Amino acid sequence: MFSNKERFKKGYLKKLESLCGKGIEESTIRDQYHTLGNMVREYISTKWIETNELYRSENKKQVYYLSIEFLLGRLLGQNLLNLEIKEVVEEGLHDLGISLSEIEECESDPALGNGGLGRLAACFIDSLATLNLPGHGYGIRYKHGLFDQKIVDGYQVELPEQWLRHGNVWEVRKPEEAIKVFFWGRVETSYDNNALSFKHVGAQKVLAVPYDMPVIGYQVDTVNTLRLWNAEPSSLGPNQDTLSYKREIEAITDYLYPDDTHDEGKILRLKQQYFLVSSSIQSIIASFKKENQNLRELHHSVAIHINDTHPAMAVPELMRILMDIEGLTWDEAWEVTTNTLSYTNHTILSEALEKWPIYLFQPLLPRIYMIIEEINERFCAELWDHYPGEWERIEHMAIIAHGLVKMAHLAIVGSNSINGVAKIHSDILKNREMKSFYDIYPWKFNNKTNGITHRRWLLKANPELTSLITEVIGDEWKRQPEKLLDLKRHIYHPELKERFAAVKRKRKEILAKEIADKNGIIVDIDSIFDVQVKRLHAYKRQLLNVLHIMYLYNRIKEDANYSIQPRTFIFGAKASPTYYYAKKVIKLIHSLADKVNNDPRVSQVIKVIFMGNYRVSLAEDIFPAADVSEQISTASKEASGTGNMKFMMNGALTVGTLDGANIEIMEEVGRENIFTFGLTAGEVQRYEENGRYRSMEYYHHDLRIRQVVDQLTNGFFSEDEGEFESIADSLLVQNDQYFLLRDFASYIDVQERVGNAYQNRDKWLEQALINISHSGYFSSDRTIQQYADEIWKIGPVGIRI
Ligand code: NBY
Repeated sequence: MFSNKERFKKGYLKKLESLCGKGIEESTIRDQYHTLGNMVREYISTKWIETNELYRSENKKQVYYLSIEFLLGRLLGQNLLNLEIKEVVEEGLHDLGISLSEIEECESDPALGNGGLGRLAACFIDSLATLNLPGHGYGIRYKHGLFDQKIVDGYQVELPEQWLRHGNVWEVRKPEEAIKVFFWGRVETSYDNNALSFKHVGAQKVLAVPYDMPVIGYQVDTVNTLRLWNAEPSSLGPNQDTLSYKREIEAITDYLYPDDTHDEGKILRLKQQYFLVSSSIQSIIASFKKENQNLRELHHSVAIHINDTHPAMAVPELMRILMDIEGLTWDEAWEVTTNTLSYTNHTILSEALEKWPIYLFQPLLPRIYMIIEEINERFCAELWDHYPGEWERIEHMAIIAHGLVKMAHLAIVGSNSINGVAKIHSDILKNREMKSFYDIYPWKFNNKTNGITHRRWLLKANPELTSLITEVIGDEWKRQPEKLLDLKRHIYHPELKERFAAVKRKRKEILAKEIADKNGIIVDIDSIFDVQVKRLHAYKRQLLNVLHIMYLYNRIKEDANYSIQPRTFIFGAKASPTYYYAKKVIKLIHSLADKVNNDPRVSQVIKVIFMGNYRVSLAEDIFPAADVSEQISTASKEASGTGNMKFMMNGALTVGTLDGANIEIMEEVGRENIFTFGLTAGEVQRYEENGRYRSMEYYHHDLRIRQVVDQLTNGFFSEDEGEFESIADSLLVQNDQYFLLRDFASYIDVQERVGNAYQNRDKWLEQALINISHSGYFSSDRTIQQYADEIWKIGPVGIRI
């Protein structure tokens, strides 16, 4: 079907006719998309079945990656690329008068995630399949993914996202594999045959129906599975209010991250987490039992990974199944559970570490809560042996304390591996945040520096750069991204530099057109494209970027002779709907943009652009066009970052703090090829411990700071002087928790160096190329190989390249 253009065209027309009942002339773009998607899915179905059969017959160890988020992005283009049929399809469609890129545009982004954690999960399943590793993703099929962001008068407004409105060609519903998940009710304990037995009675039973999506490896025959669970009513009792019951059940998979400020929302999130965990583990066990009898050996065949704490109930759920259903003793079940599970931590921000009130947890999940209590008691007894009499330490480490269940502690105690996502982050976990656990379980702790799939973030997003690299060093780097290093021998060739410059320029033109279309603003292609795109959060310090731009504005206004390299500052960010500060920063960026872009003189040299509704598909247009990558989190707060890697891979230079993976990027490219500034993690930690930081002193002593902070509240931006008062307060009244004013001077300096460096065009191009050459280390193929070797202990199955 895809072996040559003519066969493809014939097949396509036939499929269009049978699926949509239309000829090409009457077909809509959606019909055309639908037809192609179906053809691709059918094309891979044999490989998908064969992969599953191979896994069964070889009976090798498999990994299941449990994650509350999978931020996939559009699939059509990536699938065509991984299957190496993009050219045939593109040319065939072209003959039929259809543009492939237009078809791709009509696919909605499956936005089943909100940021780094969910995107990492998506990169990981791509790498697993490409490395022929038997590994699958398990998640939730949210009806509405992350909200669509609209900007109204500079304010973020959230609209429900509707990715399933026109169906999803990639999924296969498997009702015959549906599973029941139990909520509420109570546990009856009885004593039969000399053993306690537990029965969960009066439960509300929810049906978890799997929807499987193929995960297609690049240039290989492996097609793994992403299994997303949908909540449906199981059976309706005679007296139930059918409609409200149905709604209550379906609400479990309606939205990603329901608002959890109130108890009702907290219960819903707990339901989602247990729904994911219970259905996944039941289905994993069922599939294990098809080929194996002895559940005491589960961990020889199965590894289950807990992505952050959201699926941490995997610990008690696996215990429950092994004991209550499979009849293992506590000790046997504990041995299997801890040897099966591993856990990744993605943050040290204490407010992001999940803790659930017992009064919500226990009634919703009575048997699970019982098991957690028992795990906690045994763990505390173990601690007592280690630290006799040290009540305080034990209370601090307990899984249940002060009326709360601490999910991170549960995950640590119940897993054989705990990893951070960049060297510095893993060190902070060991030496500070989780030190007490590291002291008793040092062997569990390790680092796995994040990575990104270069197949999406370079091959798919930047075909122009991909072709250029391939022309220079051949195409082995596509399967072995570390070979990008071969590029380094060529970076002084003037021709390569010029051709890279041309690629960058072309990508800037494409983005500029998008900005003109969406924002109605014309930007200067010769200006530096300086980009900060990521979730909006105080620690990520979009506000520091804003304060710098305000400073530049003031300089330009005050000094007629002030000359700088023109810059276009580009932002993209969604704020959590209930995060007041973050939403204010979005408004501030818009107010600043109005001020800057409408000033006749200032707008000659700088512009400020906020690109609305930042998401994977938009990111694919932004990274290739960037000159400068803003990675300016307060040192120690960004666990790793992955955007930083996507920028360097596309030849942008980083302006960054010594935080997260920025440090490893610096180690790779050399200090001279990255712009670092600001406090180190150690310095931040010392301030946090000694409490000696006074933001007010910086406000009083640095006129530049005083001017910009005053402008937040003196009517400079807004008639309403109170509009940005809360932001000014965060800096002064609340003593600037994230050290923006402390790092301000250093940031201004480094930005000036960036501006000057850009003027040495030749050197800049060399530096950009050095960044690309060293980006191979940050491929998620490297990361996944490390997880496979060191944590999951799995190897490839049936390599048939
Ligand atoms: O995970 C991010 C980290 O901030 C980033 O540094 C890292 O590179 C990335 C991948 O390891 N964390 C992240 O995205 N976390 C969340 O999105 C998140 C979502 C929900 C909750 C907590 C964190 N929650 O508590 O509901």
